[in-house]
Amino acid sequence: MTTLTAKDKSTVKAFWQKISPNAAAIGEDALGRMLVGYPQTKTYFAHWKDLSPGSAPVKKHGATVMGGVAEAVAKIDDLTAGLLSLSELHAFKLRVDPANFKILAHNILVVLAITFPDDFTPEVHVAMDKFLASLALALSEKYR
Ligand code: HNI
Repeated sequence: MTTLTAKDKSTVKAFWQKISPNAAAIGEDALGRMLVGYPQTKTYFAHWKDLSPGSAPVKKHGATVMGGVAEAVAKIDDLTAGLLSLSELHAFKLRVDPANFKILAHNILVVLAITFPDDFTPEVHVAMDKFLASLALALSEKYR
């Protein structure tokens, strides 16, 4: 299991501070990439008119998802409790297969790397990878 160290947490918070003004654009890009690169994820969004990158619903939901990530940064000391209601929503109402959380986390990481090449140091890379893995795990909490 991934454990975030105090250093990881401060690295995540500092990096988030830097990138959060761009959160909506990051979410849009990551979500668009997930839907193209992992087309099995499209089933959950079949009610949208247009699932292509840059479409209105992808843009809107990209921002929504990053709102969840912002909440996770704020609750980084106890992600399981902090994301409980979001986990319940995805498990019981949306019925999202938790394997997909890892896929979206991967796409967010890719977008962070290409959007902030100078800030995405190896140290930031590992801290953000661990954070997103912990977030995915916390979202999966209500499935078991
Ligand atoms: Ni997710 C709705 C956050 C991963 C499918 N999702 C939300 C909402 C937030 C959110 C916030 C809005 C909640 C509300 O209305 O109260 N989702 C997150 C976060 C992650 C994530 C932080 C992981 C980083 N969601 C995923 C994944 C899928 C997914 C991987 C499916 C592949 N989410 C959904 C769907 C909705 C949703 C579907 C409802 C959207 C809609 O428009 O109906």
